Amino acid sequence: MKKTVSSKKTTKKTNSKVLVGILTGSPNDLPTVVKVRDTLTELGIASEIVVASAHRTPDKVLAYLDRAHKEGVQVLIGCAGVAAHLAGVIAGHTRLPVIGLPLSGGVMSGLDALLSTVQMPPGVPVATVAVDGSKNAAMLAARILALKFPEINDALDTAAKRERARYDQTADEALAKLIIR
Ligand code: AIR
Repeated sequence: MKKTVSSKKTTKKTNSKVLVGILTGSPNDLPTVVKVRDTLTELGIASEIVVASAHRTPDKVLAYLDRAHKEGVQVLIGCAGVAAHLAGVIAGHTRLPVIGLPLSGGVMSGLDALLSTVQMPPGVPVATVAVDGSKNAAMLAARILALKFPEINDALDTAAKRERARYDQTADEALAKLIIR
C-alpha cells in the first residue's frame, strides 16, 4: 500500500520498525493527527500515518490492517471526526490494542466523534482519549509498547522527568512574577 507517511526523524532510535499504525479518516485531519506521530517520534517509536475512511474507503482500511498484521505493527490508532466509526471498525478486525482519537469539527465540536468512538459494544474495546487528544493517544500507545520494549519504558521515564522539570520551572516563574508585582 502506498501513501503512508512514516516517521523519519527519531531522536533516540530504539526501533526503526513501524510499531504504531495511525489511521485517519480524512486528509483534513492531518494537522491534528501529525502531533500523534511527532510525540511517538520524540519517544523513539516508529509509526506510519494512513489516510483511510471507514465509510469512504473501507476497503483501504482492511487492506492496511492486513499489511499491518503481516509487518508486525503492535498498536493501532484510529482518528476520525463527526460519525467517527474508524477506530471501532479497526477494533472489529484485529486483536491488536486499538486507541480511538475523536477529532473536533462539525456542528458538535467533537462530541459526536467522542461518542461514536467511545461507545463500543462489550467485547470490542476502543481505548478512547479526549477530543483532539493527540498527545495522549501517542502516550497511551507508548505505555502499551513499554510492556514489551524496555527502551520505550526508559524513554517514557526520561520524558516524564523532563515534563516535571518544565512544569516546576513554569510554576516557579509564574509565582516569581506575582511576588514582583
Ligand atoms: N470521516 C471520514 N470518513 C468517515 C468519517 N467519520 C471524518 C473525517 C473528518 C470528517 O469526517 O475523519 O474528520 C470530515 O471529513 P472531510 O474529508 O469532509 O473533511
